[in-house]
Amino acid sequence: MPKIKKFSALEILDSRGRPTVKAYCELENGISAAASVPSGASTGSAEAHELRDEEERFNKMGCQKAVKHINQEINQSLRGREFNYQSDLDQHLIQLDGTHNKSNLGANAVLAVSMAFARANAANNHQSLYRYFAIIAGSDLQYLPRPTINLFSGGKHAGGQVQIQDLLMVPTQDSTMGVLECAYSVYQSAAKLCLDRYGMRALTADEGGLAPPFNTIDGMFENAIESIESAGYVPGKDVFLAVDVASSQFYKNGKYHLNDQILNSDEMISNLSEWISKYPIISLEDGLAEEDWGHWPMLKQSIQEQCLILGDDFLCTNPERIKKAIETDSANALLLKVNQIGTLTEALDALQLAKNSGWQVTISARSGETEDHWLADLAVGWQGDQIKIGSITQSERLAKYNRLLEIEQETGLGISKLAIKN
Ligand code: 2PG
Ligand code: MG
Repeated sequence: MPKIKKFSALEILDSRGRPTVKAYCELENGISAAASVPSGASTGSAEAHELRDEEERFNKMGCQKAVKHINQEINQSLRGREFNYQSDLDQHLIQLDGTHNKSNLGANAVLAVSMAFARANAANNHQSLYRYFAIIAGSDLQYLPRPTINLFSGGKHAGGQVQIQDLLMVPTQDSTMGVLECAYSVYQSAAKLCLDRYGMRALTADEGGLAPPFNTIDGMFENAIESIESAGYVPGKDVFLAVDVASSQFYKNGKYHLNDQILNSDEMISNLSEWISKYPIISLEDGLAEEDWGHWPMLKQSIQEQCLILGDDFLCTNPERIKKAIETDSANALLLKVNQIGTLTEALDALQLAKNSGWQVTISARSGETEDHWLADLAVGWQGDQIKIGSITQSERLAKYNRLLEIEQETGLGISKLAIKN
């Protein structure tokens, strides 16, 4: 691997119009590459620290400090050095930052550099990015991840009309284009249904999901089922559902404030089990709150035969939290978001812990995204079982779906088998 010539950065805007970081990596042999990083809205409290400027511009969301850290400290420390392995570069960044959560340099600065280096390294080896990711993970490319696609949104990604954050469709077709064609039809019939039923063009949320003012959570599920049927598909056969409850966002003083109900953890678990028996749900994300550790094993016991118990805010792509969840038998699937931990190497530790325990992995975008599409390469290279990108209506999401289509054509691979539903 040639020496690093320079790292630099630029403040750009994400899909919410907020600043984020794009990093550039130049090698001494003239190869250069860039990568930009996403940002969450419903964040877990154990996530690595995203550095924001805390100044008036952009509502205190500016990223000029993170950009400066790349242009100055990171560049000074890395230029002229040679890193043969991704893990060497990432370890160097972790040490340079020196905190447990990247609060010094900012996880947004650190991840942008980690990812730009990955691209430069892949280019230097004349490799596709997904092959580079497969090599660092030691994975065989056997399948493409199955897309889980936002249909309806609520919670922090919409106006909070319903507390449930994401209701996603999981089409069962075995090609990416087949899945997208199905998702398009269901989305169109849902949009029409929302127009007829709510007398308005339904509002869309951060990830492009439809967000009409459903009266109840069951109403949200029933509208999804109707939309699938009116698009000519059979729910529970052609299309399943996945749900991100994002319940940490409405957990206060040990209780779940779920729309007009206030539930304790046992009641919340009964509610979740009821949805799973009534609707064709194959993946349940953050059904309980991130600090409700005592009840996650009970949730798993009650629904694991039918559905994935997926931890997002609960696990924060954090190897320590994943280890604890494995020991306490609290989940069977990991939602992996690289920016929750800040480097590719640490995210890879999280992936391998989960996979070695027989868990499934969903590789996920954030609600604030850029048009960069490394997520698609990552989900293929790391052999994610599912990929969660958002809806099929916004270009920051389409960039990733379209990249999956390119990879599909290049590799000729089919999509992973569907997760469980007995
Ligand atoms: C999630 C993600 C994506 P955010 O909770 O799974 O839907 O949202 O990026 O806001 O954390
Ligand atoms: Mg989530």
